[in-house]
Amino acid sequence: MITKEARAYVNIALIKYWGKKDQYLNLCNQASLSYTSNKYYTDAKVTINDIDVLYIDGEIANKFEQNKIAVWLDKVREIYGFKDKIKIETINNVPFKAGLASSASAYAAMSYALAKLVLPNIDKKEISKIARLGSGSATRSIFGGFVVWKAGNSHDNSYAYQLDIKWDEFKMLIVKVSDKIKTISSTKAMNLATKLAVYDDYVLKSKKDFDDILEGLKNKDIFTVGKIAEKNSNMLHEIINLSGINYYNDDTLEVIKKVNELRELKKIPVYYTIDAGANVKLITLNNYTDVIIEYFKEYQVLKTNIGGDAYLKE
Ligand code: 2P0
Repeated sequence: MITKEARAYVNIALIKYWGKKDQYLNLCNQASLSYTSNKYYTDAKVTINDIDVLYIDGEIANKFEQNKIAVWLDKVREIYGFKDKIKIETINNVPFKAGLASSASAYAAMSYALAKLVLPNIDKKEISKIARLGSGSATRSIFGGFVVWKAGNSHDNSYAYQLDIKWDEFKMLIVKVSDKIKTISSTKAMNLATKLAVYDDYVLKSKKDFDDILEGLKNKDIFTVGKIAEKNSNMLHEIINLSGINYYNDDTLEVIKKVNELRELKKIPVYYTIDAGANVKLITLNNYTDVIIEYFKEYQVLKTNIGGDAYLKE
């Protein structure tokens, strides 16, 4: 039996991806930038099989998930020219689903294992494109550290790469406020946002945020990186709200309030970023994590470290 197994970590966007200019290829409208977190990952085992089939955490996946995988595999077969049907078994080490990017680690791990199985000569850049065909945010999970997903305008030139930035003091904490699965999918929410009159302006501002945060990262400047990430997240949720959707709950708002208190009253450099779910990710420096965790003691707070590239499990 020919099998390959790979692991990929989740990533959290500091500059968010929101909106597709091509649904089939999952091409985005603006570059996004993320931090790969080592704590949560997906292991994916792929095997050549007589039919396409998906198992998630030991159980056969539901029709919706099976269909998504079949569509993705068809795209990869069409673009890369192989014929095999594939059995995929994923195990997710992602503690809660609401906005924790489990589809990112899942499609990245599946893509990595699949590439090693049927397209052994392609590099990580090419694998990030295969991941993109499955889920936009997965493009970035092929790489560790700080990662850019370059927008591009075709399958050839929309891919991820790792930034040459080593910043050990940078830390991300995750404040758990919900483990509910998001009620409306990111894909659906994005498609509503792109129809809004303000969307083009959102994209322009996001591009500016991208340039500004890159400068902050190069200078290892937590004030700039935190401020821009928080602003970009707020901008994302404004446009989501304008689309008639809200991913926050009361605890999300309470956590935001406490972040502002920590920053303004206690002069702690801590900033928040929020994805398509109620949970809140905090950005800070290593020296401040203990005092922040203490301030949020009524919440479950997970401290994460930087994650590496996707890799083959031998
Ligand atoms: C991101 N998110 O950049 C943004 C920020 C959530 C908020 O990408 O339709 O699962 O599969 O490409 O990648 C979540 O959406 O969407 C996401 P699809 P995906 O991380």
